[in-house]
Amino acid sequence: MPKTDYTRWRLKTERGRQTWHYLESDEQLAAWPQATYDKYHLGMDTGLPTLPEASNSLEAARNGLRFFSQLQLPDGQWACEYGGPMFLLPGLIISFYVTNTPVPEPWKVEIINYLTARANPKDGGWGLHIEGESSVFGTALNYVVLRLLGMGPDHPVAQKARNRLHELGGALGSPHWGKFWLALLGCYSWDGMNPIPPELWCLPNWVPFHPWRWWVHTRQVYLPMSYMYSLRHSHPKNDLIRSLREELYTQDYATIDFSRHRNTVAPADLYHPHSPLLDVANHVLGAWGSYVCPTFVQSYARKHVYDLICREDENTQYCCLGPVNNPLNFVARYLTEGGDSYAVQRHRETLKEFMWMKSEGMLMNGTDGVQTWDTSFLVQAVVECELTEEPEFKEMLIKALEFLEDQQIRENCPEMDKCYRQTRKGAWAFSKRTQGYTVSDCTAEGLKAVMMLQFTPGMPKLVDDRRCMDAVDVMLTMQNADGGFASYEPIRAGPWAEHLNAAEVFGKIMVEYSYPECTTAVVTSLALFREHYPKYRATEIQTTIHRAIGFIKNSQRPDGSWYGAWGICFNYANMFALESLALTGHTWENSPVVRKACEFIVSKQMDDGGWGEGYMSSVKAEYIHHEKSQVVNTAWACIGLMNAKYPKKEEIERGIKLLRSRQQPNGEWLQEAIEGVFNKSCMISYPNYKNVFSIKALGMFARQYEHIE
Ligand code: LAN
Repeated sequence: MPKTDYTRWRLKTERGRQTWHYLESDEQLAAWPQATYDKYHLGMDTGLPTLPEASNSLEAARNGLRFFSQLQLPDGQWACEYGGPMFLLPGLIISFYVTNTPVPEPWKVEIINYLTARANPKDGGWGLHIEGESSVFGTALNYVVLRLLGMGPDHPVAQKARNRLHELGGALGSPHWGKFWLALLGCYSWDGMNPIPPELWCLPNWVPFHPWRWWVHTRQVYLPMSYMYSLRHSHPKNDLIRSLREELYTQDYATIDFSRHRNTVAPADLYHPHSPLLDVANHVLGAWGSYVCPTFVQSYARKHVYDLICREDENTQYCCLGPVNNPLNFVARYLTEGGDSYAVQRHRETLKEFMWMKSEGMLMNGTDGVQTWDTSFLVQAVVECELTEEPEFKEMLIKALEFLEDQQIRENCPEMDKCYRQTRKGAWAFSKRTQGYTVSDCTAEGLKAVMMLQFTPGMPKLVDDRRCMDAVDVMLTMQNADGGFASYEPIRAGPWAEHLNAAEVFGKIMVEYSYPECTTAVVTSLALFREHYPKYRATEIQTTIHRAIGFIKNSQRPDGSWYGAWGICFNYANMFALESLALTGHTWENSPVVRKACEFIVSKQMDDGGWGEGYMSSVKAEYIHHEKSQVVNTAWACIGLMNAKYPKKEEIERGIKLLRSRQQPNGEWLQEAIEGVFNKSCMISYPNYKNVFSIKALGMFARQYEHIE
């Protein structure tokens, strides 16, 4: 029986793995353990009761926690939607298409629903992310998705989107990655692609621009791309492909001279224009590929790259680093090994874990989940409220601890040097252990949460001392020369490498940078560790912290703020930086750095007492107000000021009042604008933040100012 009743599909998350289940019978539906959770994310009335009205901040925090604890999944974590980027799903759908992988019927219905709901209401196109203006990348690729999923070209949604695409100049103006997917599908010519030669991977490791030095996401995307670029494989023509070829462009497909469009990028898409160095490199590499490179070198390079692709698959249990390289590796494995190979089957499974159902339909998440990250923050919020010992939350916290224990990575990658991997034994990943990528701040926040819980009376000790030390060992391998910490690895090449950024739509993707957010997470984690384990690597920890604080001070901007790379934007980074500084005794009273930061924060407070920062802050790297104050920004700003021991209580109190006024009678906060960002230009949702950070801010306020026993 076709599983077409899409209201019967349920997402189940166990041990951090998300899988889809089709519930045939009403009994199964009724017995589904996640009823409340699914309903919440499907935007239905959760049926959760109205809570007693809070008469102070602590009670408000407690109400928030009561609500949030209902969303905990049976395995102890708070998976949630992680949408935002609009360029990910097309990769998945095109990869399914070119590998003859059927898309389940309910997916087709729900994906079409989602894209319809998210099309720009005015012009019908899609942007780089859900709040962005329509672009060629977003519109051309999501148009292709609709068509591959069965929408006819005359459907009003398709028609409107196509008109918008043509107004933007058609698919010729796609950025590099868009051109790549279209070429693979057979809707763009490989002649119109700037080169992605696999031979780069055969350079000796000391070469300063060797791909092993690139930011891990960038190199893991270009790796399978280079493999397929060298194969120049395109999906065989059929009626749909022929039709798409005509629909996507403003002129006849046959008349297009693709080789002249390698550098054509629509103005709506261009964030990071090519540098002259990249243009020269593209010419040289193009000539190299066409005339110079001997075939034996080419086939050697292809083999080497394929080996790295296989290692990435195995090291991540086929989940891959992220949502772009998973479908790319999938296609690479399919083209090489055929549709029945083990690897191909595994990719078919793991790709499903990126899918998410919500009220608007089905979308693709930015990772295979937010499990570890959000769980760590929730634990810390409870600690901040000093509610860890309340019987009401004990079971929830034990489950969270069990989850975090289970998610710590226990082994390094086999032959990690050969695949250029960072130490990972002892680390936590962003999503889950099986994905297996160390992230500096995920390790730090994970360790903090574990220690905070384990040292609470009455809590079990699940992660032993050695494993806590392993986490510290990982962090100590990651400090950069400037004292800061980057995301996945220490910096491996200088910022000059950004001249080779070919993605056009993103900024700062070529190499790692030190981030105040990651640095703070590590510093606070090390400091907490030191309290409990004063003897372990004490001198190194001391110097690491000292140098890291130096980085925090040095990275403050002249106006007193810090630029946030992973949340929007200055409010996010300010909160972290002030936490680092507070740790070493820098507060408003004694530190000019902190004073300046507080002045900056307070100068951005809005009339209603809240803070609201628009996503253009991240794009433009200057503070841009949102038209409305935002719960998440307000929580971050208040936490920052409280960390700084800012003396004017009234200003913090106005922010706290705003948080309380937005809290719903059942304890939750409603979704507002998008919260997160990556690569400066692409926004990403963190729907748990509105609950978690509000709870944390209320708890801190209660402890600092309300003195309730
Ligand atoms: C993430 C999500 C989490 C984020 C934090 C932990 C918040 C940060 O402090 C460090 C960097 C990290 C781990 C991060 C890096 C980039 C990611 C993986 C993402 C923003 C989620 C999606 C994004 C990924 C790059 C999306 C695919 C796009 C490409 C350009 C390859």
